[in-house]
Amino acid sequence: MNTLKIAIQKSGRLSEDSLKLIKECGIKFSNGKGKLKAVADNFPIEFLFLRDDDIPGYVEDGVADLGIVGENVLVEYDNDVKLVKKLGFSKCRLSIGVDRNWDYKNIKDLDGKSIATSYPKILGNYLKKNNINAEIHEISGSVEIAPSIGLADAVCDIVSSGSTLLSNGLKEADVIMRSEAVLISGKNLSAEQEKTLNQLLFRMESVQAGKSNKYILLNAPNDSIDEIINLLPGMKSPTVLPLAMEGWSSLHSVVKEDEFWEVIEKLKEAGAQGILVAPIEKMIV
Ligand code: PRT
Ligand code: ZN
Repeated sequence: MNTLKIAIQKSGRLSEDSLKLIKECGIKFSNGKGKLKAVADNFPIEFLFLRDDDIPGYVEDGVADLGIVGENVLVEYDNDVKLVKKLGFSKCRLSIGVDRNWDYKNIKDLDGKSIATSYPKILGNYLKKNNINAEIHEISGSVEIAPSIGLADAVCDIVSSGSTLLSNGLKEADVIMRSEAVLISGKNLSAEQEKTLNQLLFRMESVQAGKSNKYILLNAPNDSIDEIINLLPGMKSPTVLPLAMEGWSSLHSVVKEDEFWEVIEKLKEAGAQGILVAPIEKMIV
């Protein structure tokens, strides 16, 4: 059997982007609302829709072969699974939050204090590593209200924009870990399942490469072409086509999203004109 079962969060912050990634990989399935399972029409994969906290355990037990979870959940539950790939979405931090008037200097300030969290393991390890003796209050939700109701001196919670801390009179004082969605797998996939996984990874990598690059077209006088080729090495080398106007060419290449603005400046200085930039849907590297 080459079919893989992948566990995806049923509803929550990971769900939408996980399904978007699957769709961008060209995998089609009908996801009826409230369904717990679905089967893809055009790829050997089945979906299980679960709570995120249960996903690493199900993958370890082999109920699912793959899963998409936040790295924070993966590290906290510490199941015997493999981290296959970081997926680049649902980025957040697990941070210490304290009263905004607290003149907090560093983690040593937490010695002898109490901290409310849903991540007792990650926090415990962090405190131990820093030789801090603090009391951990494990609570499962609404961690951020703990200081104001006198339950704890500080919190250790997931932070994204920081507005939840802010609206509870807290500030982000220390970052304990950075997290993003990750693809995990069990350790006992069959050779055929490994093959399916590699096909899936190939597709995910093509989608990610497409997102981190842009397609660029420009016109340039022929005597600038060498300089422009140095700025835009492309996947192998740029395409250069003659324009109808004598002495000019059109150049097509790709540019990395995060180098984009810097490169554009240099291209203009080198004499490029009529620069067009377009998104890339998939890029096979
Ligand atoms: O029901 P289920 O158990 O499946 O879901 P859940 O409620 O446990 O998880 P969910 O959907 O809230 O989050 C799933 C994953 O998304 C987390 O494990 C993180 O990896 C990731 N993620 C990214 C976040 C956030 N951003 C986030 N902002 N998880 C939670 N938050 C919460 C945080 O707990 C706090 O209450 O949002 C608040 C802080 O956000 P800001 O923007 O105000 O700082
Ligand atoms: Zn959860």
